[in-house]
Amino acid sequence: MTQTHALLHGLVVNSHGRHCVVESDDGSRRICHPRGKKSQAVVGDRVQWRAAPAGQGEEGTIEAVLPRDNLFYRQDEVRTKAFAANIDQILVLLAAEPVFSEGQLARALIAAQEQGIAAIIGLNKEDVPDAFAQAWQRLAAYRVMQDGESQPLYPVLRLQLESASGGTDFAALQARLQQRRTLVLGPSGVGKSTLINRLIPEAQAQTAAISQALNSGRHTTTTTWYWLPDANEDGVAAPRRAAILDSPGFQEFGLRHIQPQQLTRWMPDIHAHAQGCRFHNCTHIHEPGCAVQAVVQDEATHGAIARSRYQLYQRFLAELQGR
Ligand SMILES: Nc1nc2c(ncn2[C@@H]2O[C@H](COP(=O)(O)OP(=O)(O)OP(=O)(O)O)[C@@H](O)[C@H]2O)c(=O)[nH]1
Ligand SMILES: [Mg+2]
Ligand SMILES: [Zn+2]
Repeated sequence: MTQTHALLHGLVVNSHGRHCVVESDDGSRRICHPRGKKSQAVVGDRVQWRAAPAGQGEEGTIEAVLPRDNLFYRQDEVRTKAFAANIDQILVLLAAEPVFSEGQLARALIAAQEQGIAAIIGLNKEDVPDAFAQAWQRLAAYRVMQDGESQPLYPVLRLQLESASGGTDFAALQARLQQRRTLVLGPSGVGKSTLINRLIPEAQAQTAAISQALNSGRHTTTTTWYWLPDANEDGVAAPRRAAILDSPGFQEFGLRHIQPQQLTRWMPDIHAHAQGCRFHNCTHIHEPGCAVQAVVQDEATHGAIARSRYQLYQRFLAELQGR
C-alpha cells in the first residue's frame, strides 16, 4: 500500500511545458506535475501540492491552484499566453536604443490596466543622449497620464543600468521594487538582464539551478522568478517578499481578451474625455458630438490626447472588432 502525503502549500516559481517548480514556505523547491486541467498553474500561482509516494522520486503533483488576484496575459486569435499570476506591478523596460514600439508599450499597459495591475515605465541608456531625448519625448503622453483621481498613473524613470549610479531615477526604481512582486517586460536589448544581474548578484546561479532542475537548457521560454534582497521598514532583512519576474519576449502582444466597447476604459487618457460624447456607446471614430474626436482635432487642446495615442486606439479597436 502506498502512503499518501499531506497537502502542502507552495508557490510556482517556474514552469516549463506542463511541469512546474513549486517552492515551499521553507524555500525548498521541487518539480510538480499538474493533476489535471484544473491544476494547470502559471508562475506566481499559489498551489496545493502533494509529494509523490515514497519510491517515486522527489517530485510531486499540483492538486489545486488557489484563486488568483490577477493574471497578466496576452491573447491572440488562438492562444492565451500567461506571463504570471498574483503580481503587484509590471515594469516595462525600454531604452534609448533600440527604438521602441509605442504600440507594444500601449498593449502591455492595457493588459495590466484591465487586470488592475500597476505599471512602471523605465527608460534605459541615458548615456546615449540624442536617442534618449527622442525616446523621452515619445513617452510624454505616458508621463502626464492620470488615473481616475487625477493622480499621475505611470512613473517614467530615467535609467543608466550600466553605470555606477544606475541612472537619475535608479534609487526611485529600487524603492518601488521593495516588498512587491514585479514582472519585467521589454523588447530585446533594452537591458533586462543587466537590471536583473545588478539587483540580484546571484541571478545567474538561480537561473542555472532552475534550468538544471527542469533540464530545460539555458533559454527558458517562460517567466523566471528571482527573490530580491529586501528589507522591511526597520531595515531588517525580509526574505521572500519582493521578487522580480523576468519574462520572455514582448512580441505579438495580443489583446483579444479585451471587449471593443471596453477598450477606452483601459486607455485612461482617452477615457477621460469619453464621458462628454453625445452617444453613450460612441466608438470615437465617426460619431457626431464625439468629445474624444473634438479634443484630438482641436488645436487649442493639442496634446490632451496625443495623436499617437488616438491612432493606437483606432488600430486596436479595428483589431478587436475583427477588421
Ligand atoms: N549604453 C548603454 N548600454 C547599456 C546600458 N545598460 C545595458 N546596456 C547594453 O545593452 C545591451 C543589452 O543589454 P541586456 O541586459 O542583455 O538586454 P536584455 O533586455 O536582457 O536583452 P534580451 O536578453 O535580448 O531580451 C548590452 O550590450 C548591454 O551592455 C546602459 O545603461 N547604457
Ligand atoms: Mg536578457
Ligand atoms: Zn466619442
